[in-house]
Amino acid sequence: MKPTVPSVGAFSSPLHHPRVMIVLGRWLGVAVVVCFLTGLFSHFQQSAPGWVYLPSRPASLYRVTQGLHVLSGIVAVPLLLAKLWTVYPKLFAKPPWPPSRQAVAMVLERLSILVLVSALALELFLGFLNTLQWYPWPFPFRQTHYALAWIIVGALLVHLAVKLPLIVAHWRRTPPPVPETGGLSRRGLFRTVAGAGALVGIASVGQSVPALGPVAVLAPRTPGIGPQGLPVNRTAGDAGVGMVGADWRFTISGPERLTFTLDELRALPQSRSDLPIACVEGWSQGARWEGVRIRDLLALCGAPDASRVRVVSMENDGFYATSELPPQFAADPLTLLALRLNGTDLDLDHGFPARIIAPNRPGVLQTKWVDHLEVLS
Ligand SMILES: Nc1nc2c(c(=O)[nH]1)N[C@H]1C(S)=C(S)[C@@H](COP(=O)(O)O)O[C@H]1N2
Ligand SMILES: [Mo]
Repeated sequence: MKPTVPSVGAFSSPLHHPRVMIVLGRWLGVAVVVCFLTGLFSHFQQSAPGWVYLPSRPASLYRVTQGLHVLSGIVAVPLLLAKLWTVYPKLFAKPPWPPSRQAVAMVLERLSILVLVSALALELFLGFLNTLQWYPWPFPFRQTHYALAWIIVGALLVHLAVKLPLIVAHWRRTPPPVPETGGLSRRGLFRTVAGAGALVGIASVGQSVPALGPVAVLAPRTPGIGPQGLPVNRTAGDAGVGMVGADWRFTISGPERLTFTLDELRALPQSRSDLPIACVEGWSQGARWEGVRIRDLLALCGAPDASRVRVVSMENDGFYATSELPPQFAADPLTLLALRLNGTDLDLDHGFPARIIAPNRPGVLQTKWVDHLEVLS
């Protein structure tokens, strides 16, 4: 028997009705917008254009935004799959023949959907693999992730514009034109999809919400597990950093150039900050840090407390071997050159002998194994 291609009319289930597409589209839209805005914030944290001012408070803002970023991305996966399932019969609609303006419009519309769906699927896939710290591709993650985000936004705007009449027509609930004939009802489908979204969300949000840690089976990092009760993203071994001896020196170069031994740093006034590590990969955990305020070090070397500061690690290379503290972060009294974590000296994997900890800042910028600071302005 010759296989036959179904026509779009052959899919009579009320679950392929535009109203269902629009309800699922709204849910997916919310997830995508949350994911996009929080992602933009994270991107700016790591490479801010000059016109972007990042406040150092609220101290836990980045923890919340990046937690939401990874959460909304994970929840978007079942929403996207459900939405694709409701709309797939449209693939069997044949463009009118011979070619007319209508047919051209239809082809263009399908191309924009192809771009939207493939970019979104790829974005979610790459993002999820990144949270697992599995990154086998030859291209840089952050730049690719960022570029795809703008492609998605562009294709989404085209999609919404094209579908506007349909969206308006079915925005509010209308009685189903086809009587629901047994099988899964619309409400049943919505419940199933919402349940799937909630399930993957609950299975991952524990990486930043400690109370849900025990059920976080999708989360690669669980709060509380690691040296000093805090997870480690990159160990000293991975970074090629070894234990230092008594000959270790810390330097800050500003108007004056000052050098300290570890004991001299310990003898300076110590401050305490309760601040989270909030990794870009979505896990986060609060901790108690003790050490010397950056603004105090700036004052000692004769620099204004609102100075831009470059942080250089003992790590030789690697993406996170250096970072910059914008002036408002260097001036913040919570920002420390931390020497202690949760009541004891830093573990080597947490950056012994000294690391940066600052409020409202991605984990990647909380530089470990600090070698020296340079006052830039
Ligand atoms: N020098 C250096 N600092 C670093 C890193 C690194 O690879 N090298 N990793 C960063 C990342 S990605 C995170 S999330 C935090 C994790 O800190 P923790 O290992 O103390 O939990 O350290 C940051 N500081
Ligand atoms: Mo991180």
